[in-house]
Amino acid sequence: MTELPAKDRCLVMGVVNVTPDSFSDGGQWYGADAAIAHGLDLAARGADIVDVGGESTRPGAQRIDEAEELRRIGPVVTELARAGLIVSIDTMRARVAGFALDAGAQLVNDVSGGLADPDMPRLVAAAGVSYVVVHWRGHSRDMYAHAAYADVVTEVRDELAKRVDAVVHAGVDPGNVVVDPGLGFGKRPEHNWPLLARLAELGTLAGGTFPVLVGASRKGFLGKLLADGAGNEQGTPGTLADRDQATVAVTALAAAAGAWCVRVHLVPPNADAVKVAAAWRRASR
Ligand code: PMM
Repeated sequence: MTELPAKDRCLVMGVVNVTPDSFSDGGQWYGADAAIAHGLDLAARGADIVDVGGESTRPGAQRIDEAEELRRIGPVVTELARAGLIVSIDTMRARVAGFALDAGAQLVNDVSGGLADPDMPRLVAAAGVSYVVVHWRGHSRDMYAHAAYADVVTEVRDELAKRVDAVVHAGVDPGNVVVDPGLGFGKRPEHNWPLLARLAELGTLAGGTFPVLVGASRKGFLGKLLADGAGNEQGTPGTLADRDQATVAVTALAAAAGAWCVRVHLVPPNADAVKVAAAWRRASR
């Protein structure tokens, strides 16, 4: 079993999207060399983990085929792991995860929580690595078709609990499971806020307590919040990087509420925010 870094604070996962069209930093780090340099830079600036993904999950995105996903992530995972970084592979495909684990990745981040590829939980179980189980109701091309909730926190908890049961049944060590509310995945802005505000409840489910990962960075619900009142009906104030300050605010609040890790695009201010939250938590004990 691989040990993830244990710190007295919330961890920071830096995002390396090797995609031409990612939701929040589309195309910026698309080539392998640029992505590798970016991953090394994120680690040098304080990322505890780097999360490498080759498939965009932005709303409306179409899937790419497995060969293309492997072509994108292959050299990036290999080089970052070789450089000694803790690498997470962001994929819904067991074969892509398998390649990345063989290349030295230490964590599987599956935004479908094992639903997209039935082989994934068994593969993760056999590898004995940590597994981020994200709440998900369907692929990105029509994710908002599933964005209907009577009580979003209860439903997300219940559905996550079922997924945790399923992956544990497939052999994953419960001690290796991390849960994630999947902000923005089949969720509208009004669904994301209660999940954040009641974060502490999300990790206690399926008869256990699990670390919680939060992926709010640069997401549309932050853009909408900032645009409201700015007279911008598109919900997109300026560039996606203009959402970084709001992301840092979420990081501080989530870390103070006990989040295990935050997945972010801009590392330095978020690395500061988790230190602030850790000092806050220590002082309040
Ligand atoms: N969001 C995205 C991609 N991967 N992984 C986890 N665990 N949680 C998330 O919320 C999450 C993720 C989509 O965001 P991006 O396109 O900005 O990377």
